[in-house]
Amino acid sequence: MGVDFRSTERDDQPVDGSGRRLGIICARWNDVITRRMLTGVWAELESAGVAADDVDLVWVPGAFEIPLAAKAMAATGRYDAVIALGCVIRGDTAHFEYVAGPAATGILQAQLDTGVPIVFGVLTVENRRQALVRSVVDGDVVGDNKGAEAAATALEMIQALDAIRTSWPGERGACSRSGPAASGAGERADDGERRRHVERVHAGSH
Ligand code: INI
Repeated sequence: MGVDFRSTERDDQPVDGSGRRLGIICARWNDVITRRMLTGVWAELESAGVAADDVDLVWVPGAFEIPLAAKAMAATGRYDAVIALGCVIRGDTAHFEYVAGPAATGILQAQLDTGVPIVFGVLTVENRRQALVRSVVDGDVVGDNKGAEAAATALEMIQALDAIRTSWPGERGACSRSGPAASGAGERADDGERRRHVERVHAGSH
């Protein structure tokens, strides 16, 4: 077996976010909900040790506008990850399909294009009640806060990508299938040391 990047024993341990820079895109549409998700993001980032000065926030009109803004933010090279927050409520209009799908596809495309994790923190729900129970603040309703979850996902992705990229520097962005993994070059002599290094990075101690 090659390197085991994922260690289930460490799933409960918080990721150290100190020194990390994050961008947030937040949609104003349904901002009663997106502001609640934003509260969850700040709480999660703060508890992970991310400095407030290392987080920038950009507002956009609606979820449809998120992918372009997220891509622009990611492309600056300033951020370790970008968190996209929005709330699309189905309501009575077919607009839902035209907004929710493209927002998801666009965010996916933006992160693949830039190589920067962009977390899909966009609620796609049937009604306002569902949105409320997914954006809990101070336990005001029973549920959870998908903004906080998005922030945790961003920090985990930063750490996972660090582990991959510091283990195989020089193979960054190599999708040409010409690298050792593609050519079947097999185990290398330094695999043991590489595995230990990956585990240190994954544990948050660089
Ligand atoms: N934008 C949202 O973020 N949520 C919605 O529920 C929504 N609905 O239902 O229409 C919505 N529409 C606006 C859209 O995101 C764009 O801002 C608009 O179409 C202009 O491009």
